[in-house]
Amino acid sequence: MTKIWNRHFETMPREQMRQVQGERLRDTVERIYYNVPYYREKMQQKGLGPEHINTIDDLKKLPFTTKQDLRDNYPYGLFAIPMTEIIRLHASSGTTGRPTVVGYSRHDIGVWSEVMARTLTAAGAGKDDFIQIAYGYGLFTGGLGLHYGGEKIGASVIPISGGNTKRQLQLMEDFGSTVLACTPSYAAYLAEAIEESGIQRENLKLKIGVFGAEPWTENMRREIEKKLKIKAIDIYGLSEIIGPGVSFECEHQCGLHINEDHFIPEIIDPETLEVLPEGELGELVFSTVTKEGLPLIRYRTRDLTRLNLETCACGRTLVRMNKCTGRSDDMLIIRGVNLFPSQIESVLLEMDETTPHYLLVVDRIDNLDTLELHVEVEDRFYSDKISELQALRMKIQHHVESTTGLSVTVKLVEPKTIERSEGKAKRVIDKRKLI
Ligand code: DLL
Repeated sequence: MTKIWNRHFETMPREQMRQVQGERLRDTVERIYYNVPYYREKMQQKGLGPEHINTIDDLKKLPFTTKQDLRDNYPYGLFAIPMTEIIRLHASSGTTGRPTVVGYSRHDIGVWSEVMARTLTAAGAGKDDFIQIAYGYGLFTGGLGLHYGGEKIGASVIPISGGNTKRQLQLMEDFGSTVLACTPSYAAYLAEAIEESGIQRENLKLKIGVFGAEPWTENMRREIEKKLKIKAIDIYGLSEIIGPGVSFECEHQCGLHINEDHFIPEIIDPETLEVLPEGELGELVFSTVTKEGLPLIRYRTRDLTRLNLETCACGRTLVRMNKCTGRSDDMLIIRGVNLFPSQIESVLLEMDETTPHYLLVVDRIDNLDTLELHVEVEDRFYSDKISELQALRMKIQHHVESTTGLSVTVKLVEPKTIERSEGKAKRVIDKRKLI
C-alpha cells in the first residue's frame, strides 16, 4: 500500500479541507491585521477588517502580495512576531537587488519538517534510507529543508551540500546512498560524472531522486531516470512560502500534491488578476495559513501551472499542480513570440545526438532580436567530419524552428564545454537586458 505520512490531512475529504482552510485563514488574517502594519493598511484601503474574512470563499477579497512588497519591507518589515521568537532566517538571492529574507519561528520549523516528511514519504523514502542531500546548505532553503524532513522520517541524513562532484560520488558509493536530493541539472551532471568515473552502477544503492528548485521537463526526467536507474520525483517550493515542501509528487508522477492545509493555492490571470477556474493555466498564488514568522497572503509566485482537484491513484485528495515548466518572468519574448527555455530542452532531449546541456543567447542587432542556441553534442556523435556536423546542425535548427516558430542560429559545441551547474542552472543570456 502507498505510504502516506499524514493520512488525516493528505486524504481529507475536500469539503472538510475547505473548512480547515477557512478556519486557518481567518486566524491568519486576524494575526496579520493586528501585527503587520503593511497588511493592516492594505486591508483598510480595501475597506476590509478581520471580521470580513470568515470562509475560504472570502480569500479573493484580500490583497495580493508580491516580491516587491517583500523588498520594500526589507529585511523584517512583514514579520508577524517579535524577533525574539524567530529562530531561523533564510534568504533567496534573486536576480536583482536585495535578497528576500524569510524568518521562521520554532512552530514554523515544525511545519516545514512536517511537509518535508510528507514529501520524502511520498517519494518512497523511509527509515531504511540514506539520503544524500546535495542541495546547497546555507541561506538557500534546499539543504536544510530536506535535512529536517529526512531526520523527521528517521532516515540517515548525509548533509554533504552541493558541489565537489568527486566527493559526492565517493560518498554515494561508500555510504550506500539510496536517495539523492539535488537540482535536476546537478543530477544530470552527476549521472555524467558517474559514467566517466568508472564506478559500476551495481556498486551504487541509489533508487530515488528528489529533484526540484528549477524547471525540468518530462524528457529530462526520463533521461535522468534512465542514466541513474532511479525513480525521479519532482518537488516544488519557494523560500517565501516555506522553502521545499510546498508540493510534491507521489510514485504516480502525475502532478504535485500541494500541502494545502498549510498553503492555499489559487490560479490567477496575471494580467487581469482574476481567479481562474480549475484546470486553466495561469499564475500560481499562495496564502500561508499556519505560519507565524512570515505569513503571506495571496503571494504571487510568477510560476505558471494549472490545478487538478481529482483524487490521485495514491489516495491523496490534496489538490495537484502540474509540473511548472516556466515562470512568467522567465518567458522570453523574441520577435513577439513567447519562448520558454524548457521548450528548447524538450526538443534537444527528443534527439539522440544532443545532450540537455545548452545555452540560449538572445541579442538585439539592428533592432531585431536574434536567438542563438549553443548545444552540446553527445560524445559518440561528435565527429571530425564537417559535413556530418553541418547536417546535425541543420537538423537541430529545423526541429527548434518547427516547435517554437522562431528562426534560430545553432552552434554545436564540444561535449562537456557548457558550464555545469551544482545548483540552479543558468540557461539564458539575454544581452538585450544588459544594455
Ligand atoms: O528553490 C526551494 C526548493 C528547494 C524547492 C529545493 C525544491 C527543492 P527559491 O530559491 O526561493 O526556493 O526558488 C523558488 O524556484 O518560484 C520556482 O520558480 C522554482 N522552482 C522550485 N521548485 C521547482 C520545481 C527553492 N520543482 C522558485 N519545478 C520557484 C519548477 C521550481 N520550478
